[in-house]
Amino acid sequence: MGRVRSRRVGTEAFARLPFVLQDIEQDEAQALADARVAADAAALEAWRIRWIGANGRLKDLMDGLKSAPKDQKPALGKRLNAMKVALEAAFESRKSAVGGGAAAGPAIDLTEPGLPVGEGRRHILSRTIADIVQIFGRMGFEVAEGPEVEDEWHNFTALNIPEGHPAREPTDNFYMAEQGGVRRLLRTQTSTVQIRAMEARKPPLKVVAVGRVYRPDTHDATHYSMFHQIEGLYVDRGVTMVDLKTTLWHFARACFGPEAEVRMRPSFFPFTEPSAEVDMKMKIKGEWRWVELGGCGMVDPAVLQSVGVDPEEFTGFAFGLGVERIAMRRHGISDIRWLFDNDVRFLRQF
Ligand code: FA5
Repeated sequence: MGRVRSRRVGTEAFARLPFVLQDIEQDEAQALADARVAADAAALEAWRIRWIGANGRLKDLMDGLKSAPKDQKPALGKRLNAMKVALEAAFESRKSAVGGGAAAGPAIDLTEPGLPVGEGRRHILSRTIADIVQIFGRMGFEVAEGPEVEDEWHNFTALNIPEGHPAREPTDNFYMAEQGGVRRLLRTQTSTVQIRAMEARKPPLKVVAVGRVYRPDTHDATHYSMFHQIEGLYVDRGVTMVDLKTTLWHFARACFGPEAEVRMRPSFFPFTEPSAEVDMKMKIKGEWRWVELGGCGMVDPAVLQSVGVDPEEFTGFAFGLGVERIAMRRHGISDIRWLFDNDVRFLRQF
């Protein structure tokens, strides 16, 4: 809408003061009426330009004031100021009615294509971890934490892995330089958090710990030197292997679907007795398959004793599953290395 040219109010007009005041009254009434019917932001913007813009009607009237007879200036000035206040107030109130700030800027072209927004998302591993923690949370497990740089007590000794055990070999661990007689290493398993949780609190104890672990394994489709584990620990009076299997069964169903199954195969871990490998049966590319996901067992009495828990009174189960393996099976990812290459073409598929 073009600007309506205003009549210039000059010396001549001010010579007839009553008429000039009348003009102001009329203009103001007109402006307020127009503002009330401005239907949208564009109409209101046209109104603003016409009445209170830099070259609008109000400006014309103000300019005319300069050449008004001296004795009439105060009355005219006062009236024009009142008009300015009224028009600006009308503009502000109409602006909120027609939908805000856009009216103050140029009119919006609703047909213009939008700017593409680069959409980010959480890494598939982070989302898998959040899902896992939520599933165990529903079964009453609290989240426990431990450091990635560990001492030998938590990574080995308290877990019933004595000095000289092959699992302590430098070729199987990332040891740090010795400091003050203490040798630390990057933890090789989240079982360290079992010990920390039991040191911090007496049973009953029902916790899960998720985090990074490190092993000098050669990278291939299913192995990486840094990966994640989810550890579970439940210690109380009368905890049995049945509780362990039921817990893993519920997890399998929640994670892999209502037909998933759990199987345990006898195995050995120094910190559990008896020990088992955990397999879960899931549908992969239309075919049911057993997939090994981790280890589990009943907490060895020697481990309970190492943290001052009486094995005559309490029993417990523990399990440790590979998080990458879970994510890969859930999403049909055939190579673990994809998870760490950070290629957005891969990551944005999930
Ligand atoms: C353990 O680490 C035991 N701490 C598990 C455990 C916990 C047993 C509590 C008993 C009680 P294992 O070394 O098998 O177990 O590792 C567990 C899982 O971690 C494996 O089944 C696999 O899913 C995953 N994993 C092991 N090594 C790698 C690797 N290099 N890259 C990716 N995932 C791995």
